[in-house]
Amino acid sequence: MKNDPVFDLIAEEKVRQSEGLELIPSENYVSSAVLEAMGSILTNKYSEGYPSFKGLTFVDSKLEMPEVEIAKEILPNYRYYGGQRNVDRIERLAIARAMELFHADHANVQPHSGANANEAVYWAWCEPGDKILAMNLGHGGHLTHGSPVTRSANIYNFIAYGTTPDGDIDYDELERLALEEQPKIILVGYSAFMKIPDFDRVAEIGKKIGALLMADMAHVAGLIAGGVHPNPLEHGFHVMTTTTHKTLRGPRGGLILSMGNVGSPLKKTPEKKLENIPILIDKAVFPGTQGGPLEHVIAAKAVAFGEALQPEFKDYAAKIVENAKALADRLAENGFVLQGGGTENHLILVKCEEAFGVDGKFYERALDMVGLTLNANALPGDKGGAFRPGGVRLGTPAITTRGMGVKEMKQIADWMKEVMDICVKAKTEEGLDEYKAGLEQIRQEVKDLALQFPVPAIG
Ligand code: DSN
Repeated sequence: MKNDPVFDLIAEEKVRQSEGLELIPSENYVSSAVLEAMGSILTNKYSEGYPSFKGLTFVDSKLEMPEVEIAKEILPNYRYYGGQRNVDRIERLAIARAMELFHADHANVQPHSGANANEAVYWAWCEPGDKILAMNLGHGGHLTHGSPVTRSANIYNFIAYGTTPDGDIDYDELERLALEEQPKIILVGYSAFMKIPDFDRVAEIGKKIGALLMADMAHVAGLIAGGVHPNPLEHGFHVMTTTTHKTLRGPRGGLILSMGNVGSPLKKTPEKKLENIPILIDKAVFPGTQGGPLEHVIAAKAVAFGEALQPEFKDYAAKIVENAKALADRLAENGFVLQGGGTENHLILVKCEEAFGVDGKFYERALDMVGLTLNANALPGDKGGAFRPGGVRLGTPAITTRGMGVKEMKQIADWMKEVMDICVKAKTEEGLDEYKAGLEQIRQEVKDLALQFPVPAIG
């Protein structure tokens, strides 16, 4: 059905992605290899259950079974369908590479998304009504960390800690709440947070109460893989969840890494002890919260993990952070006020209402008109709610993938100031009509720069 309009719309989206600059900190561009695996005939296959975990352990920091063996050897599995010999080996490669990247005892590569990954961990460890201590959404937490509109929040009892006025985790509040409330899980990991968490400090607090220490590293997983951000699993954490499509630059999907014993999924569910967490998680993903895995996506995850294991990925991760700092510095020079005063990772939160009296949604829409894509974002204590928040959130993973550097970051910050000046004069979104020519001029400049840095897999 080549005349299906869906393909015309995909073609239009390719143009949008090529001609604009993607500043949403949770987006990225995949390689042709990742795209090819994701678009493969593996989508035809059912494979509920798991491949064998035999040989997927580390001995003296080396995988017990080399990749060539994993790709070759067909082992008994724990699947509910026949015809598994290829998907088994692909899924085993994905698991082995994820374990190697994050120095984990086990990896479950089946979660369809980060939300599913988080929900599976809660289901693995908690009983309905149990307490989970996580960051307040309004302070940079995530919807799946206890927002009342989610299913998890209706099953478990979430308690929220927040940030300090300088944008760091309020560790004193976290400790006080942990000791008072005795949560089953302490959760670290955020969607709008620019500092590096002190994992050791949180691990100390968790040990005092025997809580499961869980890190949702969706935003910074690529920085961890690239060695420019600490790995919570090396600082006493038991579980790390992540998406695979942000800084990690893989297909859209989820992943759970854990520390502890790995066992046969055919045996009955073991006791809820910390050392059994990998087995409890496997059971909680399937059959606990998901059905058939998406083997085409798992293949694409395997390819992306393989790319992240290459030495070039370390340079990429370092460049993301260097670019974010350069962008933040120039924005500050241009009069923008930044939450936390800047950034230590890939992400910047701009308080546009505070400095310019322009709300985040208005500014987001004006930037969209010139081909700069980011998202409006609430700030701690924001009165504007989700639809008229006082800030915008942006980051550098995608533009760094295109090969941009410090020079381009300065240019982007300067365009952002020009658009802000127009917003200030226009006062309202309708008022932007009067400044169409100025916006069109910036859009053309953005496009000219963007086309000098082709998008992988689009060109
Ligand atoms: N909503 C994603 C983000 O942009 O941070 C996380 O789910």
